[in-house]
Amino acid sequence: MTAINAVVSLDHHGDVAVITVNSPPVNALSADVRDGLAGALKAIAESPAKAVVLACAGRTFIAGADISEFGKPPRGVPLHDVLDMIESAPVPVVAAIHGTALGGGLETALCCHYRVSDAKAKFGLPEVKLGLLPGAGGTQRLPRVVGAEKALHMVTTGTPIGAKAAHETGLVSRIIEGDLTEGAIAFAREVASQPLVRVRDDNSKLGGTAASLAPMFADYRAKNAKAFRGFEAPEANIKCIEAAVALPFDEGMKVERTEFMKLMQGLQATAQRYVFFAERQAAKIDGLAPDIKPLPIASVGIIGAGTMGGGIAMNFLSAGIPVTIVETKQEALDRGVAVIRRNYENSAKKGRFPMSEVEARMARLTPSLSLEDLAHADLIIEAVFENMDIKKDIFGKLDRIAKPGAVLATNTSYLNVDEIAASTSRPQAVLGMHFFSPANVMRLLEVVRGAKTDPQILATAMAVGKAIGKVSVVAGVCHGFIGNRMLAARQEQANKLILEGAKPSDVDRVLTDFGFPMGPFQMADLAGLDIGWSAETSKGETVRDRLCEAGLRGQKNGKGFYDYDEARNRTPSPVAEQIILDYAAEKGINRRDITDEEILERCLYPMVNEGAKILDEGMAQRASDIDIVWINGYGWPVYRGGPMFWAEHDAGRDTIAAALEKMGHEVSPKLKSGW
Ligand code: 3H9
Repeated sequence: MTAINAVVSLDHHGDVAVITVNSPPVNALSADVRDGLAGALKAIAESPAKAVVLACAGRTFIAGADISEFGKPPRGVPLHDVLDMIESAPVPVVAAIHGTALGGGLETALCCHYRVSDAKAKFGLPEVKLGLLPGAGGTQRLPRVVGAEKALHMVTTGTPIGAKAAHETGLVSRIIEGDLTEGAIAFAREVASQPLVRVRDDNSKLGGTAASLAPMFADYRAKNAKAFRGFEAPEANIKCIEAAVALPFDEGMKVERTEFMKLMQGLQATAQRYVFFAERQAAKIDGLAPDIKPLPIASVGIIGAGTMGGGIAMNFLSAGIPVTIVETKQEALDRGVAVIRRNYENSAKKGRFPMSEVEARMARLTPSLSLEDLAHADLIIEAVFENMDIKKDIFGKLDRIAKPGAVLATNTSYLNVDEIAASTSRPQAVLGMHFFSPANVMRLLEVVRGAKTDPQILATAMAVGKAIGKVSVVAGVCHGFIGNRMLAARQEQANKLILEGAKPSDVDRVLTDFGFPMGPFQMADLAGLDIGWSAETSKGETVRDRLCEAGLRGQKNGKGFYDYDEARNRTPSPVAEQIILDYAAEKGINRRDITDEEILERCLYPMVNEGAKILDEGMAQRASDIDIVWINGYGWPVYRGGPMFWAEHDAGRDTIAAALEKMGHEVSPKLKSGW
């Protein structure tokens, strides 16, 4: 075996040359990998090899361009040159694919003359998730293999396909049983004397002409308008697939290049790339000693089978981890279990998994009426009503019941985790695991580190989050932790704005135009206006109190800030509007015209300020963690990178600080100095 450089080697198996890329963790196409590939291909051109296999060591085939090189000065052999060398090789090149052939990785494979894979391999062009499009010929070659329609779906969603589907579409010529490289070498020998086929030369599988496919493109745009709203990359991807159909290959490549460069230089791609790394960074605990390893979690106990408890349980059942779920009354327990079953059955009906999987998941669930049944659980998550006395009582009991070494977590949204921990004799074992509703769907998990939480317990909760597919962020103990604390700052302003002259629908519109899926008043209606409200104790002190007193409960009874029809279409509620006007008059507030600009600034700037204060107080490890919370828990548009990224790169920290001062806010020093 010859080492071409530190990450690429060349090997000859008789008349078949094997190039192996070995660049952990994911064999990304870094300058070293590109240089190595170019070196290997040059060496092969001077050898008597009759065919070439391109394979990768480690956990995956090439998973894409090296994203960390984007935005930096170019180094090494350009990717396009390497791909030209592969495509114009005088002998067939066979890509041997395992793991994930993604982005530039799949584009490399598409320049090979054949692709073979193992049965578990996945194939995708996920660039759209980075605010980009496949810029190494992927938009022109993929449709020539799988057809324009399928390629359109793959590039605009970024969702990969499996080996079976890849084989059916012709993307993969053979699925290899047994050793992949051996199989690929045998395959290469079989095709060594066949005439060379290059994807770029074959238009037969595109599936139609520009004219015949025009309705398909129009339909696709219309169907996905909502999902693509605000994003620049999906439309650019669509244009490139249209070009693949309408233009000769080289012309199509020019369109791809132009569209790629436009996206690459834009703020959305910068933001989405930042989010990619921020998400991975969030999983890391600063200052954690390297010898601290997470505890194994093989069984989970959940206290409370309501909406939250049930949703939390589903995460574990779906991930193959048995759950004991405890309620105080049989009826509540039965109801909770029935909801879990119904949710799974609905997913199965939609074809997400077979019905047998519903039973497999339900079989992992043990319903119980006794906390004593949690004695053997490795992790116990309390998910009862937000009431400090009840939570303290439960943790006092858990302290006696739970086995030594068990992780004790509370799913509180606001309450003081240290106070809850103090009701046990083992505060080091206690932390917060704040799930977001619906807990089986929402990706965010705030892991709340108490003053006495043991680092190993914290590391365990973070590892558990990963195991159940969450994006976990470490937060400190403060009111509302990261997300809800910042949300409160926004809500306070939204509430003031509607008294000062803006309509709830104006505030909602400005925020949805910014990219949020819904505004604060739509959100309030959805959650229910009567959360935490009761007729007996209502003093009519807030607009919300008065709405509830007038029988407005939000979406649940079709009346809230908006009126809702049967299909949940909304129109601003005249009743709510009158209540707001009366309230403002009573409080002597002079109403005035409020611009959209003021609405946006007053809602978002205080949030950023609160984020900066969270950093001042050390309640978040880093600014990017705050962004991850807002993107995954509150619908901040990913193409705007999160509130802290937006402040830094778009709105401007100084502008925000000056505006906040004018509004009379106490400005965080970090907002001025940077984070
Ligand atoms: C592209 O290809 C553009 C082209 O069209 C060419 C245009 C000219 N680069 O996710 P993990 C790091 S765009 C650099 O935890 P997993 C990652 O940061 C690219 N680094 O592992 C992490 O580092 P750390 C298109 C990368 O097993 C470590 O690898 N391709 C890259 O859960 C492990 O990552 C993509 O978008 C990269 N491309 O998942 C694929 N990828 O340990 C992006 C990963 O220091 N990657 N890293 O935190 C993925 O989707 C997942 O990483 C993968 C593995 C599924 C491959």
